[in-house]
Amino acid sequence: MPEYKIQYFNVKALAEPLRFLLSYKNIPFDDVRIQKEDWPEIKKTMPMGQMPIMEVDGKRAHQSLAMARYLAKQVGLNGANDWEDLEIDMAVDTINDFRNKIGAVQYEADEEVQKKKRVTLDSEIIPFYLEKLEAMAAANDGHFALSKLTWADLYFVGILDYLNFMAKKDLTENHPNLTKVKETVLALEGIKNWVAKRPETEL
Ligand SMILES: N[C@@H](CCC(=O)N[C@@H](CS)C(=O)NCC(=O)O)C(=O)O
Repeated sequence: MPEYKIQYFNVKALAEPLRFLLSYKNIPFDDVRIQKEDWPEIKKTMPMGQMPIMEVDGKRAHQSLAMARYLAKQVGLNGANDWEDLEIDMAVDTINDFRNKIGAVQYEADEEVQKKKRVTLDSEIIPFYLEKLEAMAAANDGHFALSKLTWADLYFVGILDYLNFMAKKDLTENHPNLTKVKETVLALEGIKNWVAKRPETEL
């Protein structure tokens, strides 16, 4: 089995789907967490000056979605053909669009502007995405694609705490099919083990 290393800050956020995918098959990995004060020096050594970074037998990769897609293939949570992969990717990209829209508000530096943007986020953007995502999960029997467990489900649940933190609310509340996705993923043996032993972090 290859040796895996995941390098990120001491948060779940963009690295957690990668940690979930490896944990799903109980694949051991070196879980490296960079302290904020060490980051400026380490940043200079990163391919794009950012994390997460994954190493597979010493080979370095970056870009969280590309890495998650790779790991999905290693653990059998990808599609059986190109069309199935497309369906999974559509769900993942939609979840990622949602993340970017929430992030654009959370990381708005001007407090007054952030307040205004948050009103639109709460009244329009979040309801729009939650309705669409809930409908997708309803149409796929509590999954995001193919009516079965795929890496789209692990991706969503992996970044959910981060989304909730940025949105300042529990996004799955009152959304029974999104709740089902969450419960299904968190009930997987490998994920349960990982969640029980991972460092406690807010996001
Ligand atoms: N598209 C990249 C984005 C990575 C990214 O935004 N990383 C942030 C943390 S979430 C980062 O490294 N920030 C520190 C910096 O830019 O100095 C991915 O998905 O991996």
